[in-house]
Amino acid sequence: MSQKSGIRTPIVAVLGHVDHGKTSLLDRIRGSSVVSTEDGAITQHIGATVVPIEAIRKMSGSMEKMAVKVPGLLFIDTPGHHAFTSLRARGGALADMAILVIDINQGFQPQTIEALQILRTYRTPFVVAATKIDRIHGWRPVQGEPFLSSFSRQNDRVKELVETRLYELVGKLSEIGFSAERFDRVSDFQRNLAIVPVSAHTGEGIPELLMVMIGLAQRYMEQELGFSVDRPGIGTVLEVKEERGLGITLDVILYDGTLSVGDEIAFAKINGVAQTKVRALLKPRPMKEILIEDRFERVKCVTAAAGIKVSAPNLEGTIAGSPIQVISGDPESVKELIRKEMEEIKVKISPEGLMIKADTIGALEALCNELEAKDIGVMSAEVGPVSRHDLIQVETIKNPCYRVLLAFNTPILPDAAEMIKDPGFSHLKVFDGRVIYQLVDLYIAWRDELKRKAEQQRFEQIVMPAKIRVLPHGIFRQSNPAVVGVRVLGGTLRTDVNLIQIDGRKVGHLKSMQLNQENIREAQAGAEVAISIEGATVGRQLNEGDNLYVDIPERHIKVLEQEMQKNLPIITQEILGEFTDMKRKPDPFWGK
Ligand SMILES: Nc1nc2c(ncn2[C@@H]2O[C@H](COP(=O)(O)OP(=O)(O)OP(=O)(O)O)[C@@H](O)[C@H]2O)c(=O)[nH]1
Ligand SMILES: [Mg+2]
Repeated sequence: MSQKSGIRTPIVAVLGHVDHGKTSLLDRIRGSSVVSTEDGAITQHIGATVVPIEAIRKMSGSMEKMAVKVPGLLFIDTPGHHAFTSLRARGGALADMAILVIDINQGFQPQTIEALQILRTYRTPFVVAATKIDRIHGWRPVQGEPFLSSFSRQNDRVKELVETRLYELVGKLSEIGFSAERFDRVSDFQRNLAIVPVSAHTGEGIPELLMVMIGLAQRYMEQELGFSVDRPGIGTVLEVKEERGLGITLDVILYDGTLSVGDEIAFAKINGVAQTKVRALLKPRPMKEILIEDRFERVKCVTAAAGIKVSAPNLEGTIAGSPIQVISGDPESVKELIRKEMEEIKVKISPEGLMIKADTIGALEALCNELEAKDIGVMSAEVGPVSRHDLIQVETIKNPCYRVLLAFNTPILPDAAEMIKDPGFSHLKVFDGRVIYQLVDLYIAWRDELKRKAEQQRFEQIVMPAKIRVLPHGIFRQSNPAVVGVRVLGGTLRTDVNLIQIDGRKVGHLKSMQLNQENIREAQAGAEVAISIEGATVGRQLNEGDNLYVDIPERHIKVLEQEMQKNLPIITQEILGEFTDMKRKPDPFWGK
């Protein structure tokens, strides 16, 4: 950290499904044990830890001779239930690299997939840590060993089990477009994703994991990781937290330049870009965790990359995921930059779409991307909880498919929750969830069902083709109305339709229909029913033995021919054909 410029500490995000062992893995790496101090072993906050290169060298054994330019690794732990979408920086990912933790015994889980999607979007290089290998049945642990040497000592059955599990992971990864291999079989790290089997409990595989990480950092990042201490600090707000004695503080990852006490900083709040003066900088000591509050070390300044807690007045309402930047020179130009950055997300806003709310800008962005990929419009995107005001806005959306609010990882305020329960607002839909793609899938399933129902309703109103024959000896009444017995030759006969002859002459209006003295509204092919026809007189408009057709309005023909035809029974299609042939004799474009 003493150098003026050069390669800065790479930022490594540790991602993965809930309980797959992210915190344990980090603990193992840093040699402390935060897991045991956490409530229910669930990480409550995003923490950051710098592991100096000397420590990594020691742990990775064989690497001791390797020339390593990076000063160390800065790890960001993200709780599995938390979207790591606040891990964004100007123009892309905040993390330079990532470790995707997958419990080898459980395999892929929802957040595993979400993490992969985000890593792909940001093109972040990463390594898969297949954790908890010590839980594989029959595994005999050798504390702290490299995976390969420990693996070679396992019996054949265990080896096979490990290989099978790894093979399954490789398969899953390939399904979503990643070509992966066990790390020692990877020949081209640029093309193939390395999987390192590890155990946080026994330390097996950790040396190799660190080696692969350092390798990645060295190989691909030398240019990107260049930095200068003279530049004003730039970072990302990971979390906005209230701390006893300090009030609202910001957990910041500084990824470029220097940040000092007394600096004026600019950052985004819900109601616009704000400015304040840094009162204190609280730094986690190397090998310590940012979330252990009473171990904060007050420092005068920090240099990228670093996880730092910023204490300053006027921080309430800061948006997690917001850029944070030291103002040097004209404050307006810095603020304008942040304003632009915040507006960038809104660029994708379409004139027609649904509303989304999320806890961080990164999450909004990720959700927007996912929706965009599925051709779903977004009309409004905001960070913050769901309020009554939001719902009132959603209500005004005309298209029922878009009269929807998607709430990602953000609370629904009580008055909004009440409004959702109110049956008066049932035509408005709110979905909330913690996994982006699941939230989107939930919406799509609902929307498709809505469309299907709407379509069904529309089809039900369409006058269906039908052909009937007036039965011999089937005249019950001559006129006012005429009542005759008919057989449905094909199609679907419904009441309230007009009947015509095959030459186009009008017969009358089919008012009602009876089967065994009971009124019915619909009869299918083969049925024999009595119908009453208004405006018809037997002997004039119709006779015994006549074939009659249901007269289909011209605009219904379009729907029938273009949307419904292929789903109609063959005989109904034929009747439709006979009917349109008759109509199109005088006018070839009828119903087209
Ligand atoms: N046997 C074994 N258990 C492990 C290993 N790693 C983690 N565990 C256990 O798995 C559980 C979850 O581990 P954590 O490290 O808290 O998992 P996490 O991914 O940080 O979980 P969240 O932060 O809640 O998402 C704990 O009970 C750990 O002791 C491992 O390598 N071997
Ligand atoms: Mg954790």
